[in-house]
Amino acid sequence: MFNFSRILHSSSTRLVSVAAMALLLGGAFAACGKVPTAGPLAAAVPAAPVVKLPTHITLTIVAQKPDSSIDGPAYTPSTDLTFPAHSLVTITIVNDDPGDTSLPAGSPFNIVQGVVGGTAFVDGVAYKSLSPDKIAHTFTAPDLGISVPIPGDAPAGHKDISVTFSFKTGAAGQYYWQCMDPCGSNPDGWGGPMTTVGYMKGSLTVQA
Ligand SMILES: [Cu+2]
Repeated sequence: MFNFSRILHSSSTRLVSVAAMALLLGGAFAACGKVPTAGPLAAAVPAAPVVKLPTHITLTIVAQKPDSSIDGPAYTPSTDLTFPAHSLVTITIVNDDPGDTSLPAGSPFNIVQGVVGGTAFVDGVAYKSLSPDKIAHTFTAPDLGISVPIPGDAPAGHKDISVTFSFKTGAAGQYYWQCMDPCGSNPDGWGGPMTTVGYMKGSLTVQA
């Protein structure tokens, strides 16, 4: 059976202790003449964290997006990119879908355009253009004047097809980007992933 008197006793003891503590604290504040105000306490509350947009992202091109009904390659993990305005942004693209798809005749997308120094780097080796038949994909944002061809082979003596380039974002705006190398389905290569957001194309948001 419960011992109610013990519970009552312990509760009342606790109440007395709390009251004594309050008196002691009150005395302490009174003794040093300090009365807690809202000011210092409010200042101690941390401000809501400012969400900082990334200025360096890594995208990986896979030959086949997992759990996908669409056959063909995709940029992962996401094709929706957001960068801060008026910032230097770096993108690293790891091409895990090696092999070349020739650009259509006369295509300008074998040339590195709109990035810092007009230069991209594959596994650390600088390049300003690629042979039109030595391209696997491109990263092209037409409205921003940015286009970088992604090689289908690592440079001689190098292991990875890891491409890096940087560009300066301007004012806030909503843009898109896409691959301009016909790596998709249909006889001409422009179908499937090439026309589907989440695969070879996506959004590029520049945020103030
Ligand atoms: Cu592509």
